[in-house]
Amino acid sequence: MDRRAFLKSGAAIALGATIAGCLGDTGRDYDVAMVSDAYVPRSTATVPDDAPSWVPRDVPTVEVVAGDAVVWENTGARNHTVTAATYDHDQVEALLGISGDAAHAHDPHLPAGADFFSSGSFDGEVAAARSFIDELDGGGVVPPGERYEHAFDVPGWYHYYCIPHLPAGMMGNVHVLDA
Ligand SMILES: [Cu+2]
Repeated sequence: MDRRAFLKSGAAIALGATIAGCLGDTGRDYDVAMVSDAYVPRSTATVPDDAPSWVPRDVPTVEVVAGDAVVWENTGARNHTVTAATYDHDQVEALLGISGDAAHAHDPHLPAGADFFSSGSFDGEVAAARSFIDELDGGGVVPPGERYEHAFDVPGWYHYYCIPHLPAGMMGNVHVLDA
């Protein structure tokens, strides 16, 4: 074996490990994996009875404290998005040709004062969906091996989904507690 080539590859592996360990501004690991057609949180919280009626009870729920970031990592082989559900959600379902989506019978929306969030940083849910459908501006896609991160400053309930896999039920909640 060429000793110099061996040393080079060894150095590259060590450097790669160092960079991977520093990803994300908090330096921690991801909170939610995106794989196949599901969000898979590292730890799942239950939705209490007193949560708003529009919060789906049967989807993976992550609990954080206001100011915390949630990190999604695409650990699978397909493209995914992280897209907040808002009052515009029925328009998106129409764009995607979905009807009778029972999970969203109650108009999901953001807490008052909270900003819309989505991978690809769109202005709103409809813009995100149009971008994905029209394949413009990357569509907000988080490719395999990449991450999306969002800091939640306003306490309350958030519901989100993956645009291409919404028909398959790829959805999640984030519950942000008071700091
Ligand atoms: Cu997906």
